[in-house]
Amino acid sequence: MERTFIAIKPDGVQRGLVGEIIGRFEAKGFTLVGLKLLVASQELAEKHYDIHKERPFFKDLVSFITSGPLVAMVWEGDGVVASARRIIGATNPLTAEPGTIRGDFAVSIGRNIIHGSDAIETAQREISLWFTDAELANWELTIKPWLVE
Ligand code: DAT
Ligand code: MG
Repeated sequence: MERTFIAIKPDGVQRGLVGEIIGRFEAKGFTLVGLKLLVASQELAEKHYDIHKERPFFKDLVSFITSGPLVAMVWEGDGVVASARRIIGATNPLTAEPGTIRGDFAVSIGRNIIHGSDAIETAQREISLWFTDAELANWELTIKPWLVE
């Protein structure tokens, strides 16, 4: 079953948006299989954003993401990787569509509230970076027949 890694960044936690954001994925019909609040270490943050290490904003990005608690999650469902990216919206919140999380709650690219894996392979890498197997639950929503034909 397809899974994606989602993180509510320190700005989303500080702004009290944890419940709102989790609620959107729940209401959509995806399944929460991993959840924890933590302050990411420098090492974890650098690994997570490794692909951006040559970019001019890398240092600020790592320092921001390690600046306070974030909520790390794994969500499961058919097509969840691409769908979560659409729920999240464009990287720049000013161009993110209204109705998306970034479009509804943010104004600045450096404070865009939430991370979501950009592809299935990225999701696998990020999930294993942030979670152990024991921290992930294999379970099925009892209402699944009401969500999936
Ligand atoms: P996304 O988070 O939508 O996957 P990304 O992977 O291109 O976007 O970049 C990772 C994060 O880095 C992004 O959420 C915010 C920050 N970032 C990206 N481009 C930036 C820029 N031009 N200036 C400052 N921060 C930037
Ligand atoms: Mg990205």
